[in-house]
Amino acid sequence: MKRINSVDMRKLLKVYFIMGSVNCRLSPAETLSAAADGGITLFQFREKGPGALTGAALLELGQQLRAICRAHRIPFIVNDDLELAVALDADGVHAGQDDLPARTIRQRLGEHKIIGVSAHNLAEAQQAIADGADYLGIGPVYPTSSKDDAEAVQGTAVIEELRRSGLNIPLVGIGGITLDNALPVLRAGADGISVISAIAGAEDIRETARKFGWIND
Ligand code: TZP
Ligand code: MG
Repeated sequence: MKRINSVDMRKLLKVYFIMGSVNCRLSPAETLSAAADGGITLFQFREKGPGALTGAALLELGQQLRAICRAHRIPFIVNDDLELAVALDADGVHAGQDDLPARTIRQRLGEHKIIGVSAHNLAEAQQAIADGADYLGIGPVYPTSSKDDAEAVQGTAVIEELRRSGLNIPLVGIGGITLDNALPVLRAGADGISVISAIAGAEDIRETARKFGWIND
């Protein structure tokens, strides 16, 4: 099978929901099901932070969330953990700067899987593209309380810089994005937005996911 093309990738990035059990107010399965009903376009399983599951419980939750994504035809991406991604037959992996390079992940997973990389500046973005990333995550755009070791808040400056430099790789903004501040991220040149708390912590998860879709239609 072939590598995903950038037109399809951009569509998947429109409403990219990320979460793990520690981010959820309801159960992870209820949270993801509601978000899927609301029309999220891509999901990343990111089981991180204090109280994160490990071992058999991690695998079990991954299998449960993977099944929900399959039922809704939403691609299922695993954060960082290449072997977990293989065990779950995930559709792809998202790697940070401290994780394996995209090239190594590609060698293990094959051409047809989606590989995303977090980048914080032009040099990291160029390297990720050279390594064969399918998309980039750029942030934190706004202050976030969902990532303890987040880099400095950058606003939309890095997204604008990457686009000004002529990079046309599919990319999402991440970090503190809500329904009220998503539009500048898209206007800066992002193809979509990725969020944890704005959806996982929403009063009405389905409606909130749906509204993110409207913003990016
Ligand atoms: N990477 C940069 S910011 C962030 C990650 C994983 C957390 C985003 O979470 P939230 O709740 O949408 O700010
Ligand atoms: Mg990482």
